[in-house]
Amino acid sequence: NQWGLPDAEAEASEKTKLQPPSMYKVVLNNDDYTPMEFVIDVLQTFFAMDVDKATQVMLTVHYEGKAVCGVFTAEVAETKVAQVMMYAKEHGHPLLCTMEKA
Ligand code: NFA
Repeated sequence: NQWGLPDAEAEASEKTKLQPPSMYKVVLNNDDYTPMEFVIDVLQTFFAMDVDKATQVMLTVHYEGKAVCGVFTAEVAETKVAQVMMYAKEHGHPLLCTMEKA
């Protein structure tokens, strides 16, 4: 083979090829109490959106029930969810942030 390896070893290398990481959607969920301005603040602070994009995504959550804020590797997605949930709790809002496999 092209590596000059015994066939058995080449076979093993096929099975151990690096796989791309699984990706996860981070989702904001609607509720009746969290102020719209706070959701816009969250989207700007944790998802690097400008105010126009943050407003669009907030309104999608408000009218459709949820929206994707971004797609990240597992560790980054978990961190975003934890940071948003802590920030909402600190400010006394019930905003729910979740993740799902992309
Ligand atoms: N539905 C909330 C309200 O009317 C606004 C909101 C938007 C909450 C997006 C959570 C997520 N104040």
